[in-house]
Amino acid sequence: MLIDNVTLKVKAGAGGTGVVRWRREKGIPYGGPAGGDGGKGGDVYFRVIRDIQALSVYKHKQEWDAKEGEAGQKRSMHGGNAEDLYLQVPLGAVIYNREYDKTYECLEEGDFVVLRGGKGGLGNEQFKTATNRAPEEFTKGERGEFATFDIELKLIADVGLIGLPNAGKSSLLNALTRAGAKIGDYAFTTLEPNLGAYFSYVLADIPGLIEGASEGKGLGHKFLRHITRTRVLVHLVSAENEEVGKVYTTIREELGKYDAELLNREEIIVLSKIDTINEKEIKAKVKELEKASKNKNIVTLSLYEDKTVKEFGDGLVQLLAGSQ
Ligand SMILES: Nc1nc2c(ncn2[C@@H]2O[C@H](COP(=O)(O)OP(=O)(O)OP(=O)(O)O)[C@@H](O)[C@H]2O)c(=O)[nH]1
Ligand SMILES: [Mg+2]
Repeated sequence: MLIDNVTLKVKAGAGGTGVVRWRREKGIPYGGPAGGDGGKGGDVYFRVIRDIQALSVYKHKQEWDAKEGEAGQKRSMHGGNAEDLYLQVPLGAVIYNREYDKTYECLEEGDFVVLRGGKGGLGNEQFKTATNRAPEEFTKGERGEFATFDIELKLIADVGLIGLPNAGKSSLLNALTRAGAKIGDYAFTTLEPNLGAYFSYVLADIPGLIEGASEGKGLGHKFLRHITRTRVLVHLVSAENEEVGKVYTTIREELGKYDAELLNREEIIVLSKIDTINEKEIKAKVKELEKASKNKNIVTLSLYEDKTVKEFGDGLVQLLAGSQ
């Protein structure tokens, strides 16, 4: 199961406590204060990695604490600073810090700090004054910062494949890339997004959408957010549908209800599985799609006709290269 949504409660480390110690050396009967300061608590970083499964480590553990700094030591020695905590997140994650009402978009690999560990406390040596040569005072370490983070994955893909269940989305992804997505002659074969690389572009295949998807029907709505960042949408309509125009419009309506901006996204409309109908029917269905899409260009495709797959691929790359 792809984990694409988690809430974590996270604490940076507290500072180590300062201590009360006394100098004890041969020949010096009453040594002065020698309690060291505590070390700093661990900071918390997010580490952005290129792995869409990165959130799986949080499935069974949602509370994370960085370590405390070490307590101060005798002979005025400072306690050690604690190690920092690194929490991995996938490229494309959007992280919301509820405490600070702050959002981070993880658009490149690397680390960034989100919570600071507490400072170490002071040892009694720090309290020595001209009038108080034997201070018993010390301070505890500061608390580390803490926050609750809502983390959501939005895939960063160039192309999103959309359409009704069974339109042939995963099959097309497999024909173009080595994604090896599961294919089936039934609806909702795809249960979570598949990614594949086509030349230098990333294609995302999501579960099929149905009417009502934007309100939560079927599976697709949960994954609609993954296409919000794509540059191009490839909208597949299977030639097996009687009313292809209506199918096209239904999916467009769902997209619009989810996010109106998706309707302005660059789009390639594909009449898929054209091997299942004859030439005359193909022409009629292309016409119907042209009408429904207000005269957009319609690409026809069958996975059993290599030429059509190649033409589609070439057109896609051209569009992507041109829209950069
Ligand atoms: N005849 C024919 N069948 C195809 C073609 N492309 C895909 N199929 C078949 O259509 C069925 C559905 O294909 P999928 O790729 O799983 O469809 P999908 O759109 O990913 O479906 P969901 O994951 O359920 O949304 C499978 O049985 C495929 O073999 C095609 O060009 N021609
Ligand atoms: Mg599929």
